Amino acid sequence: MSDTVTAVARAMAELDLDGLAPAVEACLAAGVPAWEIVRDGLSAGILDVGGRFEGGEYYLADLVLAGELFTQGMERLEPHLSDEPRETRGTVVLATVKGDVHDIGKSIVARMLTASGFHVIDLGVDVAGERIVAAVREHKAGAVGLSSLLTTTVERIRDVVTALDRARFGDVPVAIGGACTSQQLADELGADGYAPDAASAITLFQSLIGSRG
Ligand code: B1M
Repeated sequence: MSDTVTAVARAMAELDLDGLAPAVEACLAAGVPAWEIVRDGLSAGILDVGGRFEGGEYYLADLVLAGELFTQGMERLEPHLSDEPRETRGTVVLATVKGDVHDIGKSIVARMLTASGFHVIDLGVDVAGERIVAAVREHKAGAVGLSSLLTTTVERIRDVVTALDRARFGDVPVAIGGACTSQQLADELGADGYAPDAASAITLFQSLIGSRG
């Protein structure tokens, strides 16, 4: 990883309000691809913030600030992320589960899926199963993606799977991702797949939607 990207990760991790924007600019000036800055800079740094929160070094206000800094960084990088492709690979309804307001990872997944040719209906955060069912019906979605970062709300994934089944959308595959999820959890909760990051989410949705014909 280049020093310029490491500087972004460090500024993010240290919540350096004055240092983050110049570090991002330095990467762009050095020709570092925008997705590399997102993945190895902003995302790596915010994961460090989580570790510091867990270790008692940072408080909740610091997590809030981290979220704002991340968003600012993304806004600067947005124009440099790849253009929308013309063909569509199917529609994905994406949401963070009920009770969970973390939206950074989900928004990255949404952006990358869109850039890869999927039509994404992003329902936002704290979304109940009924809204997801309604969106699947309205947009004739080929798959559902759920983001979940809190162990306390992970059971809401099962609620969505059940709500889809009850509404006779049981054949619409559900994929999950987010810090507290895993393939094992996907199996336990009745989901059809797990993606550890945005890049693997693309491959997963390709295979889930592709296999439905
Ligand atoms: Co909170 N938070 N947070 N937080 N937060 C975590 C998740 C935590 C791990 C921190 C910690 O203790 N180390 C911890 C959860 C512990 C647990 O349950 N196991 C935690 C906690 C406890 C809380 C609160 C309860 C704190 C409190 O109030 N006492 C509270 C809960 C609020 C709620 O949701 N009801 C809370 C609040 C917040 C903020 C609002 C302040 C803020 C979020 C701001 C925002 O999203 N706009 C926040 C933040 C910033 C974090 C950390 C530091 C960073 C999360 C993040 O954005 N990561 C986080 C620490 C951590 O995750 N280790 C933490 C970067 C992002 C790029 O990664 O989201 O994992 P991620 O997404 C990745 C992949 O996971 C994957 O692709 C993404 C890109 O590669 N992916 C998917 C994600 N979703 C996917 C969906 C898919 C596929 C892939 O669909 C198929």
